[in-house]
Amino acid sequence: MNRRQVLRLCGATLAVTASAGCSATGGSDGVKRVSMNDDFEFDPKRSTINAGTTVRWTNDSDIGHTVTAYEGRIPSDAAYFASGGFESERAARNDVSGGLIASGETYEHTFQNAGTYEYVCIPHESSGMTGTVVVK
Ligand SMILES: [Cu+2]
Repeated sequence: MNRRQVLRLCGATLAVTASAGCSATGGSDGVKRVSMNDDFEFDPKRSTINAGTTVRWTNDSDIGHTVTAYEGRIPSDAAYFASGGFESERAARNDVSGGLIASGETYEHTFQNAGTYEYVCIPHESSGMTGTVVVK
């Protein structure tokens, strides 16, 4: 991890002391971390957060993954989200490679509306690579 990444992860107040106080599991900075791993899993598979929290998915595996919301399984008043910036599930499925998060890269989405959000990694959907975010 370079200095810039440390700054992004920990915030400016911790910049001088670099890793001091920077928890790998996080939470206190308003960011919920979810890992994508080599076992075709989102870890944790289910996350419960408060409205306004950002979820940051990190690809900790050697292969590409997507984070693609199931359009019919998010609150009706919520904004659609998908890695690659697609505005619909159909668009995301029509351009899978455009939504891939490469090894070591991240995708973030901030959840404003309460409810349950289900999402999938399109290339590994058949392996059961799905996740849920519950916003309180
Ligand atoms: Cu995947």
